[in-house]
Amino acid sequence: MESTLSVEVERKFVCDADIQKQLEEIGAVCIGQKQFKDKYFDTPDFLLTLRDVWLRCRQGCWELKCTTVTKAEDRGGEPQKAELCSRYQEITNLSQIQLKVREVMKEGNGEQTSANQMHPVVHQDTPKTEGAENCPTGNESWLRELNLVCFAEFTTQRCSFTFGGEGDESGVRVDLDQADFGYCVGEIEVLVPKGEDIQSALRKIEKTAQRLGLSGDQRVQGKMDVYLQRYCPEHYAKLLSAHIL
Ligand code: V4E
Repeated sequence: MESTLSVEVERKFVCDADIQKQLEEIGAVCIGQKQFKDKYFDTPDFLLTLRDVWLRCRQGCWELKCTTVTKAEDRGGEPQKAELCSRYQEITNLSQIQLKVREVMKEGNGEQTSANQMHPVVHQDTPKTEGAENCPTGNESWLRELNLVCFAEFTTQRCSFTFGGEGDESGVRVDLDQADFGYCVGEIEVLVPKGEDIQSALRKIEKTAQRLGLSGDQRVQGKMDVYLQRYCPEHYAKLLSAHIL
């Protein structure tokens, strides 16, 4: 994450056993491996995530991902393929994050009805993660003030690849992620400074996907989809009903 305001355009894919070899064959270079722990926060009635707003602390750094313009606006000429890609604005400055969270909550509280008020959060046997102890415990004052609690916590081992030169894949990054609850997923992503051209990012992602022989047109589940499905089924069901996941 390089700037406080940028749009991350990405396509997830299912990794098969020889993905690393395939990446090397198309000129990708491994730029390193790392491990990080994510803690995601929301109100007990899911005010943020039901608006597709994702607040997390990764290794002690706060990040907020939220939807950008409607997908139709930046879809370009290839509607079906572009739908495989998601785009989220990323905010990494804590004051901007707090401002945005308050804004979303204000809108959400205006809409709230008795039907979606305060349900106990049921977590089913969530996995234990090791290390990364610099993540917050959830009792920071702004979290308490906004009634934000941790709803998901997991550790990822990530291997990242980029492409050298000025070719079709410049600026494209491929991450291979393995979450500690036993789920692996790949992501082809381009970070676009806010206001710049999303379509070029979509084309680059499509080109990389083609070169990797990714033919499927099904949406691939992210780590969060699988985590919530397994450990927080009530939250998962609400996000599915709201067409967020
Ligand atoms: C936006 C979002 C979530 C936040 C985490 O997003 P994701 O990119 O899956 O995680 P990760 O660890 O790869 O983050 P990175 O290191 O790339 O910043 S959790 C759920 N969503 C919503 C969502 C969606 N609706 N559709 C898709 C394809 N992905 C995520």
